[in-house]
Amino acid sequence: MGIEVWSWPTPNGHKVHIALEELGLPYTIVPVNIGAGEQFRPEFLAITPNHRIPAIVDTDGPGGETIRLFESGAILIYLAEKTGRLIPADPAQRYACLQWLMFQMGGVGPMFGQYNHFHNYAPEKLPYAINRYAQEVRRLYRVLEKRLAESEYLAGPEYSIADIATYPWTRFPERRGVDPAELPGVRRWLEAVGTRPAVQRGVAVLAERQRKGSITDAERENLFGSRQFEAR
Ligand SMILES: N[C@@H](CCC(=O)N[C@@H](CS)C(=O)NCC(=O)O)C(=O)O
Repeated sequence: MGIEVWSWPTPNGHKVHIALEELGLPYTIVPVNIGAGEQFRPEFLAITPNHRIPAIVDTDGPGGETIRLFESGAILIYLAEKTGRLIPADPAQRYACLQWLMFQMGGVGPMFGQYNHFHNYAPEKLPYAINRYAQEVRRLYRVLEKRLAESEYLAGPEYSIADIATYPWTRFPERRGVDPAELPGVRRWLEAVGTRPAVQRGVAVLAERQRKGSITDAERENLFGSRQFEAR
């Protein structure tokens, strides 16, 4: 059966699909349609109290026991340590890898996500919020540019889970109001990562389920409305 991946075709889901494709580990996808409110189903809450994708169940976890994990960064570290791949063995590069993974998890993901929310979904156009997150997005791209102007990959010379975590969030700068011409190092890296066959397979997982067109009232309620904030 392999690893069960409870997921949906969003940047945080893509990370896990890409890592599994890179590692060639068998996995099955359990789609969690977050627009339809499937993240609140009891079976999913039993794996993650945070009701966010992705989450995994591996019946061959540490000591041969079943492990359940949520938070994409933790899942990437788990998969890398399980296989001894996609995380550098050299200690300094390993910490660099974890550093850039944390930068993605604590910076890029949340800030880019808030930009999306206020720019694309908030019912009111709030200039302060839109400008704040637009500026954060541009600042974070510049930090990545500085690194990628001097380093082949985020952790150093080796492709790693830090790249896998960051790629799905950063692959379309223009969609977040950032001119790719300002980012030659990021563009070089996006091309190198984006042409990897495993990355292309990873971002294609569940692609047919991706939402097309504008958000419906039901999706808005599930993602941003009172259902999100019920005590569970
Ligand atoms: N820090 C979490 C964030 C996960 C997350 O925000 N997932 C989104 C999709 S990208 C989600 O499940 N949203 C559903 C919801 O907000 O109810 C991670 O990296 O795993």
